[in-house]
Amino acid sequence: MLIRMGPDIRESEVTDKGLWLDRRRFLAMGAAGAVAASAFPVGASPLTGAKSAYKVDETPTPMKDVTTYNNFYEFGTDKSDPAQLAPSYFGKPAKPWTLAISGECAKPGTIGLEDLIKPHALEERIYRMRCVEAWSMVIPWVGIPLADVLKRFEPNSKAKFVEFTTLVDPERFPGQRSRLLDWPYIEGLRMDEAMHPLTLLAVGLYGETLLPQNGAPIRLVVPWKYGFKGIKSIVSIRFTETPARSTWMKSAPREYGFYANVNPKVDHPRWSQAKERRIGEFLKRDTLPFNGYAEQVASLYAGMDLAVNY
Ligand SMILES: Nc1nc2c(c(=O)[nH]1)N[C@H]1C(S)=C(S)[C@@H](COP(=O)(O)O)O[C@H]1N2
Ligand SMILES: [Mo]
Repeated sequence: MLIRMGPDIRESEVTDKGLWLDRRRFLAMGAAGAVAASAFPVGASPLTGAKSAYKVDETPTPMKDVTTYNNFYEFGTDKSDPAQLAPSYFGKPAKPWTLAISGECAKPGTIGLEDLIKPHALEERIYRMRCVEAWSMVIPWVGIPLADVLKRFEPNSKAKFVEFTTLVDPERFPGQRSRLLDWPYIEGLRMDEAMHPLTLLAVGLYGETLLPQNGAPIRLVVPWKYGFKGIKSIVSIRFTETPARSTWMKSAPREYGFYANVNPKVDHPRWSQAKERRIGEFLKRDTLPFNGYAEQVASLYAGMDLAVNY
């Protein structure tokens, strides 16, 4: 068993005073907005989550690597582009951040980041992160379960999938000045994947708010799927009857599928998926089915041919 699934988070943990103070500080960030929305964070500020039982027993990748070796094509294609360009582009000037909730639900509308987060207790979860390029990290996220957020908008019986969209703003995302990808970046999940307890909306890592390079102010984390499913800087969540055509499916339909579950047996045309390089380690390690989360999620795909539904 690779992750410890302990008892539910206790009330005493979520009402811990330090956590409460930090949450208030986080919520105070948005005071400038006309709607209750947090500003684009220029630098990270403290953000604590209650320690969750959802944690792998592996050494977290140093924060330096997590925040400087990134894939975020809105800034450029080099791993160093996001960290190098974000400080001069993304943070200026500060602007409120809102999310549009739409589609098959009873309560669509626009909601400020603060209001989206406020009702939920922040958790710290230490997850593996596996990029389809065959490198991996272990990241201590701070976030809230996506399921709890989605339920508030009361998805109806036609809501079979959820689609997420990244902000389009070439002033802040210099990579969007060229057509590296078909902007906006779009990703999607099947409803049961979105509602799975492991699926997280992250607003921080290593006890601080997300830096732009990691998808500030809010991004998706689905630890059993390849990293590209973890869409950054989300401005829209839409409930749909049919699966989203994701950015990578549009860009290379033969290389990327909708599910993108980590699978050592199904190779990408350019990268074998049998092994991976954990950033900071010398020897390659074996890639685990569902990135080591098979016990928790394999049942979602019972009866599906995973070589076809990749
Ligand atoms: N909007 C957007 N989200 C994105 C990407 C991107 O280019 N644009 N890259 C994805 C890929 S390929 C990976 S591996 C992860 C990397 O997340 P990290 O840089 O925080 O480790 O972000 C994903 N989310
Ligand atoms: Mo990736």
